[in-house]
Formats: sequence, C-alpha cells, structure tokens
Amino acid sequence: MKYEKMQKERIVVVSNRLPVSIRRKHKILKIQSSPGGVATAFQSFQKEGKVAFVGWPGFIPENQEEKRTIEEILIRDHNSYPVFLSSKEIDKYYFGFSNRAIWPLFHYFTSMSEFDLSEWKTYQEVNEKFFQKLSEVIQPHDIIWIHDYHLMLLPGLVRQHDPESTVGFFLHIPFPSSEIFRVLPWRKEVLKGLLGADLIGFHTYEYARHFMSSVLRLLGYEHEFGSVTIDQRTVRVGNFPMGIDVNRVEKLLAKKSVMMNTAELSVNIQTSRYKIFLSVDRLDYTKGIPERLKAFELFLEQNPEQHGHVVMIMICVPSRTMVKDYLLLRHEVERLVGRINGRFGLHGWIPVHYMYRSFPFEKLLPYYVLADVAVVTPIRDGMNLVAKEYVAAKKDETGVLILSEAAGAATELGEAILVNVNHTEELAKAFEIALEGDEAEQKKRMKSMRKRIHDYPLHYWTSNFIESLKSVKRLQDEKKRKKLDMAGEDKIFSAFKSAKNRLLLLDYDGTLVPFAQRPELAAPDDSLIALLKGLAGNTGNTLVIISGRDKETLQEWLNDVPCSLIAEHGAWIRKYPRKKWKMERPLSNEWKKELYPIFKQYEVTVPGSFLEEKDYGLAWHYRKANPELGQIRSRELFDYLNEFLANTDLQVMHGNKIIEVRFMAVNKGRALESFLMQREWPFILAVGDDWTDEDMFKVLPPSSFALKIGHGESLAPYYLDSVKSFRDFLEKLSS
Ligand code: GDG
Repeated sequence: MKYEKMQKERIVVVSNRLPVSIRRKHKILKIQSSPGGVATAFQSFQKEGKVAFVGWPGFIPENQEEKRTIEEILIRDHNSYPVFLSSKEIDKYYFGFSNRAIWPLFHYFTSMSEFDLSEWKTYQEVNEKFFQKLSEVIQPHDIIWIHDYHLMLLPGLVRQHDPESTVGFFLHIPFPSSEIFRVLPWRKEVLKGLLGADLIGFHTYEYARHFMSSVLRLLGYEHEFGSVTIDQRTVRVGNFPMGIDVNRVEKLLAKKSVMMNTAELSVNIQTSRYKIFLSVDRLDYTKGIPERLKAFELFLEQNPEQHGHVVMIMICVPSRTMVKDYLLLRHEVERLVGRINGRFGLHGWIPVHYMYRSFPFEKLLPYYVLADVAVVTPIRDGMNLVAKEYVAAKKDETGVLILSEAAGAATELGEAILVNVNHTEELAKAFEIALEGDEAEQKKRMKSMRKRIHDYPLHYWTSNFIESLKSVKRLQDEKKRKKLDMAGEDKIFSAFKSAKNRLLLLDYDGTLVPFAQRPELAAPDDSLIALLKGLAGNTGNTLVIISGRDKETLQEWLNDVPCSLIAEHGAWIRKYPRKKWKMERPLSNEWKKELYPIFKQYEVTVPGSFLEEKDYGLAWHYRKANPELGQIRSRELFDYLNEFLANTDLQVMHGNKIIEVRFMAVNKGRALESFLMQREWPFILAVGDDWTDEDMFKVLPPSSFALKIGHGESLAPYYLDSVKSFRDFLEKLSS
C-alpha cells in the first residue's frame, strides 16, 4: 500500500504495540488511543503532526474488509500504521521468542529461557513483516525510532535496504552481562540486527557497557568513547534513563474527579487507621512479588505490635497470561497471600489486599497519593516507572520508597531505601525502617527525588534521544567529508611548500608499513627507507618516527635515516642528531610481576600467540594464532585487564592483533612536547592509524595537519584508506 507523502521531518516510532487499543463490542469495533507508555513521550510531536506509529494493533481482524477499515481509521485518526499478525505469529514471535527466550534471559532468569528454532524463525519473519510495513510508510528525511526486544532485527533490515536511513533503537529492558547474553543461540544475529541502528539507547550506563562488551567479545568490534565503528559507519551507544510525564501526573492530581476519588479511597482503605504499603506491577516473575510477600510475612512475624496497624495493598496487573510461567506465578502469589492472611488476619483486619486487575491511570493515582510506603522490589528491571510515578504523586513530600537495587531506577533514586530483594531479612527490616524513620529526613529524601524526576521528565528523554541521533548522523556525514581528496592534498602541499621549517610526525606500523604476521617481519623495505631519507634529507624538514615498538628494533631499522625516534609510545626518545636514547621520565616496572603470569597464561593457551616484553610495557600478539580463538581470547583478556587495571596508572590497549599494557603518563602526546616547544613550526603534519596516535593529535597546535590511516573515530580532520595511499601521498610530498 502507498501512503500520502509528508513534507516535514517526521519521527516514525516502531514498537510491538501501537498506542491504540481495538475492541469488538456487539459486532461493533471500538478504537481508542491508550494514554500512557511510550506514546505519551511523543505528544508534543504528535500535536504538530510530526509523528507516526508502526506496530501491532493487538487485534486480529475477521476478514479483509475489516482489516482495511481498521487500517483506514488508524491512519486517519491516530497516525498509526498497523502490522497485522496471525495468531500463530503472535504465539511464536510474541509469547514465544520474545517472552519465553529473550525476556527471561535478559532479566537473568537463564534457566527459564526456552530456545526454540521455529519460534526464532517466526521472530525473524515478523521482524521482516514490520520492515515491509515500515518501508511502505517511510519517506526521505524520516527519523525511525525502533523500540524494545521484540524488534531487535529490524534496525539491521532497515540498514540493509537503505544504508543512508536514520535509525535509533531503544531497549526498555536490561541488557545482560555478556556471560549471560552469549547463552542465546542466535546471539550474533541479534547483535548485528541491533547494530543496524545509528544510535542504541539503554536505561543505564551498565546496560550500555554490557552491550558493548558483548559486541566486542562476540563480533570483535571495539568501542571507543561509546562508539562502535562498523564498515566505516559509526554507531553510538548511550544511556538515556527514561523519565515520566510529570506534567500529566500533576494535571491529573489537580483534577476534581481525581481528588474526589482520592478522598473516597482514603475512607475505603481507612488511611486514618492503617499505614499503607503499596505495590503496583504487572504480574511478572521479574518483579519480585513472592519475595516481597515473604518479607512482609517475616515483618509481621517479627513485629506483632504492628498487627492491625499496617496493610499491604498489592495491585497486580494481568500480563502474558498465555505463558505457563505467568500462570504458575499467579498461583504462587495467591497461595502466599492466602497464607499470610490466614496466618495473621484478625477479625476486621486483612494484612494483604490483593487485586489482580488493572486500573485506569486516574484511578491508580489515588493509591500512590495515599500510600505511606511504596514497595518496588523487582529482582531485575530495566527502569521501573512505578517508582518514579509514586515520587511524582507525593506532592506533599511525604512517603517512603523502598526500591530494589536491581531496578534501573535505583541509579537515579538513590535516596530511596535500597534493598537486595533476595535478602528477605533485609527487606523485612526495610519495612520497619520505613515506618519508624525520622519524618524530617524522609521528607528531605522525597524532596530531592522529586527534584530529580522534575529535572529529567519524559519529554527530555525523547528530545535527548532524538538530538543524539541527529548528532550521530551529523558525525557520520562529517566523516564522509573527511576523506583526503585532491583539494585537501593541495592544501597540505601548498602549506608544506611555503613553510621553511616543517615538523613531520609519523607513526610506523599501520601508517608507513602494513601489519605483518610477526612484528619483526614488518621491517622497512628499500623504497620506504629511500622515501624517508629523501624527506629527512630536505633541510627544512624535521622528521620524527613515533612508535610503540621497542627502541632496539627502531634503531636497527631506521639508523640510516637522519631522523628522531620515539619508542614505546614515548618512554624512550632519541633526538637527532644524538645517537643516545633518553628516558622521558623515571618509570617503575614493579607492575610487570603482577601481569606477567596473566599474559603468560594466554601465550601458553593460545598456540601461535606470543608475549613481547618491552622496557616499560608488556604486549601479547595474536596475529599468528587461529583467528577465531585469537579473537575470542583477546577480547576476554582486554576486558579483564580493563577491570583489573582500573584506578592504576597503567592502561591497556587493544591494537591491531595486539593487547598491550603501558603507563598512562607515557604517551605520544607527552613525548612530542619537547619537539613542539623547540621552535615555531609554520608547518606540522602528524599521521597515525590507531588510538595511541590520538594522544599525538590532541597536543597539536590548531594550524597543524593531522591525518588518520584507516577508518574509525579520530581527532584528525582527514583520513586515508590504507598504508599504500599514504605512501603515495608521501612520494608526492617529497618530490
Ligand atoms: C518495561 C520495563 C521499564 C501499571 N499498572 C497499571 C498501570 N501501570 C503502568 C504504570 C507504569 C507502567 O504501567 C509499568 O511500567 P514499569 O516500568 O514499572 O514496568 P514494565 O511494564 O515492565 O515496563 C521497565 C519500562 O518498560 C519503560 O521503559 O521501566 O523496566 O520492564 O507506567 O503506571 N497503568 C494503568 N493501570 C494499571 O493498572 N493505567
């Protein structure tokens, strides 16, 4: 189907469900927009007609005619483009792969994850189906924002068909540690699918870190400053904690009907008589509902004086009722509620009020307002908006929030009573603390949490994500413009010619010579020596070769070239015409004792790899190892060393088939200081290929020229594809 063309920039939001609900009542279709959720985040865009939605309408039409009618109405009245799914597809893609494989796995319930090939296939097919619909809807300049774990292959599909498109992806649930993620049989396909996006957002920094670590370990793409470069395309990974629509909450709180509901509820639940504990969640095993009940039971056991004075109101919203584990959970919860009420209930007092139903938000809000304590205890939760809604509803700054440390929200709401939900005694104690705590202190905490949720409301999340997505796009465009073309070359050549004193700073491996199987095999060929001699022989030129290699090798290979040498990333300098090496600053080697056995273990267990000991560095080379094994083990070692060396002055770098540890204080930038200060340089050219060269680019005066060999993020304003093209450039420069 072809749709009418839009002229303005539009955000196309793709998610499993559309923000509308459809019901059939007495053979008549009722279509309603459902407020709340992700759709609210786009309200301001919606008013200006700048947003469209693609998703499943949650309804299976009876025939083609009904399908067409629904589609027409949804597009006309709700800017919504439906993807119709069959009941088999819903069963396998939604209840199956999404909710029986991904949901438990990503929440660390590994043993509950079921991996079924036919469900995975349907998941792929449904993602294709979403893509088909999207490709009918999408127009040039649209921004596509894909949501959540149901559609992790979609970014990749969009990218394959339209390499230029602008695609963002946001995951609403946790991204697990790579140890957990790799359990998934189709892990690589999922990662590749996600990496089709330009920006991938998570609720917390932790999830973003887990994702990047999985990308490194499973696909071998490294990340720098929160970006991954894939086939010359930069993908940014970031954390965008989702806020709530504070305005909507406040408006509702001021609404007469809500105030009346609140007053009425206050009488019904007898707030003058009881302290109210409240929990609100979908009935899901990740939400820690049995854990909360067991802790409440213990609390009642340990605090008989509270009998008849406290009530726990539990609102459990029916969810995924077709999945077996949810049914079992419901039985478990109802059994526990029955047990507690049977054990402690007195005439006229029921400790747990359990409601298995959902409420319109206006009816839910009074519960938040009246609750003395909100108990939010997920075992694992991407963010948890209930915690934030409770805080938003507490206009008078009373109330206490008990919050699981395993909810994403805990990173923002640190003033809550943070608990480990698996520790029943600790959780039971938290109930006591919430009741007995100092009121002034509680108010202070609530006040500062309220300030935070006001500072980062839902529309901030939306605009922040969209702005970041646009900025990645700008960055990608800039990068395309950065390739050194004829005009760029001419600019460098003419600056070179008109300057009398020129400083040339050239990295060695990956810049002047390609990488070889073993480091000792990358010796300079005759034509390179001739080229360097030619350059250095020109009296206006000061040539510095600046490398991570040991000083002996550099000396042996480049002794005849009249140039200065910098070895081990700056630990050693030999300034032409002197022949003696000088150490930049006193360094200790104590650390090697600690790291040597770790490196040695990798040398022994990865055949073909070897250890190189430098004066002030240790390096493990795996170029000659079995490529797959080398890749896997190197990522593991890199990750491990990164953690191991945190808070030390040592740094681990993952170079080209090499893992190296060196001093942070020693870097190519520092090593250049004395050269840069030696005199005024009307012309400086610095060239390098990896991130150790970025330290050099950082210290260059603004008028200098910097050139990166290869792709990837760089401070250098220009890049060239290969060593060969750089050698050609140098030939032209020296001729
Ligand atoms: C996923 C992630 C992440 C609840 N009962 C009723 C009702 N609700 C509303 C709440 C709240 C929302 O549902 C629940 O959001 P949560 O964040 O608590 O949890 P999930 O549904 O699991 O959501 C989660 C979220 O996505 C957003 O990224 O925070 O971690 O798992 O807004 O108010 N709303 C109404 N009646 C109810 O009975 N109307």
